[in-house]
Amino acid sequence: MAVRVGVLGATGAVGQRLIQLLEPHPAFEIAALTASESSAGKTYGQAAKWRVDSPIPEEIAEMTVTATDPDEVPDDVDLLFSSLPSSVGSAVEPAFCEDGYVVSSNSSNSRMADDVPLVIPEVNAEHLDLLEVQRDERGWDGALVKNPNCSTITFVPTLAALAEFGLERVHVATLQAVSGAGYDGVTSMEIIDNAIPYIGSEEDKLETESRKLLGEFDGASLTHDEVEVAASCNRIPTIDGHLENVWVETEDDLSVDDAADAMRAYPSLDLRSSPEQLIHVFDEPDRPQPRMDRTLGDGMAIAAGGLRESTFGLQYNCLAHNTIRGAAGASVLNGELLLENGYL
Ligand code: 11C
Repeated sequence: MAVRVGVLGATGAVGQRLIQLLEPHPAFEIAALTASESSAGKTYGQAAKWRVDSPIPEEIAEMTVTATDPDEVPDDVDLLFSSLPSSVGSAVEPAFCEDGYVVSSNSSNSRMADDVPLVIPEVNAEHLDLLEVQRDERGWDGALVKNPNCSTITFVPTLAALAEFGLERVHVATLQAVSGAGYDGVTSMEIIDNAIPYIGSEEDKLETESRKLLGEFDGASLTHDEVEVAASCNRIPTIDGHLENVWVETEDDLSVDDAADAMRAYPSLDLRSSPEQLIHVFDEPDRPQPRMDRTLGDGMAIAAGGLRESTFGLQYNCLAHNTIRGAAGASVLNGELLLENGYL
């Protein structure tokens, strides 16, 4: 029988992607949709300006949206996917966990909390065991699991693939699509014929989340990896797909061929939303590109290319679909991991 799930923040850009990915899904069935007070009581079709690239599912359009409040969500819903704004999520997600719901969240609050697993299943699935610590400390029947920021998800799997060479220092510069800023970002005219060399708190997220993801969990506590990461983040006029330029310095010698082999061989999982090949490595110097490569593996794969040896170690570019692999798909994958590990 399918697990009954809800989407918190269902009318936003990531909420809509969540619905697109979950309708249909073999293991999950959407049974609750929440949004802000102004949408509560409306049908989803009335409340949401549907903008994703497939028609709104009819049965979803007819569902009634409720306020984002544990009392409004049916008790037989087991798993909640959260795409709430961070300020709302920080207050509301713990209330749902206290009420017994398992929350797989894309919201940026609490990602760095010591007892909150921040997970990319292919990179650090074992960090999910941190939930035992979380339950002991917080006394929750529910659980809170986070996926990282979309730019972090784009480059960390490539670092994980190179970890065997001893990661020492990483520089990353991002070229981020406007959909990362939600629908206001997509419609904003200030990005046309422009590039904006600032995305609020994004650089800090790449630098800190990456070290937590690559860290070691010993069964009681998590030690963050010591790799030094410096990030520079930029908004460019692309709709979907974050492209990143990465320089990696390693302890051991790392040739272009070794790096390409390690990335290609880095395993995917057999969760339902896992791509067959996690990291695609292009030999062409002008790939990956957002429009050409963001839908690899149904938007769940990562593309890399432009590998070369530079003064600052190995240099390459990587790319992922920011609202699928980097957000909604990441939360769904974590939901599938929770199911696989008996948390639902
Ligand atoms: C952007 N990466 O492109 C941001 C959006 O931490 O989940 C996602 C923010 C986050 O603007």
